[in-house]
Amino acid sequence: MRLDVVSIFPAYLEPLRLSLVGKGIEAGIIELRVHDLRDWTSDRHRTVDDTPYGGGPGMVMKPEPWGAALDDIRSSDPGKRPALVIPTPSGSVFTQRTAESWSSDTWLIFACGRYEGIDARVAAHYGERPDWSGVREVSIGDFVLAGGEAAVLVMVEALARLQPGILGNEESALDDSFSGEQMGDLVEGPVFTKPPVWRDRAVPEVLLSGHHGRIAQWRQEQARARTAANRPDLGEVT
Ligand code: 6GU
Repeated sequence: MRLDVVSIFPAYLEPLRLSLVGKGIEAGIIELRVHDLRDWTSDRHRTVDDTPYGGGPGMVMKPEPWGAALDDIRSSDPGKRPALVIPTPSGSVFTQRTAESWSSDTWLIFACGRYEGIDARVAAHYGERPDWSGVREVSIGDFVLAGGEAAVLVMVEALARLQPGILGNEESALDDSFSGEQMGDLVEGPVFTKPPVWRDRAVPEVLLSGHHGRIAQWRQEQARARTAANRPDLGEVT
């Protein structure tokens, strides 16, 4: 899977070289390219923003640097059609379902906006380009960030751990919160490891019992209880 990220703060994406995503890059499962949008400006001040038409607060990212950057990056592989991902609090919500559906895409290009966002003609243009495979405007939740970079860190990590060969234990992704399949729309219950007693707190006895059926049932109950307490919005709480 090839991932390109365009940002005016390319250093913000450096953490992707660490940990699980970093391992995926080293293993050749993920190809990550980070670009500085200002490399596609042509004025002395490397300007990427301007005042909004119609007035109002803040600044809007100019379309020309984005068009130049995206065309250039796209031309590096004429054989594949990339999708353009635009992180924005106005987008549809990125969920585990979204991560699953994108995980088999071969090429995603993330356009990180700052300020009040990117001139809307950029999304409109790439949405109509036959050599691109669409534009996806996505939010990572109901709060406002200063730019798309932190959202890209989140989305790339969620995608990376779904790539075959990255997690190591292929099963551990299956029983995660929200992973569907075994748990349904439930968050995960509590987990325990050694020692069996810590500061007078014992590990629940059922987990030491060796009864796989009883353990599975107990975990299901714990997941339901936690979902009801912490995520009443998830429903399926019976
Ligand atoms: Cl994707 N971008 C920004 N700037 N703010 C957000 C977001 C994205 N998702 C939630 N808040």
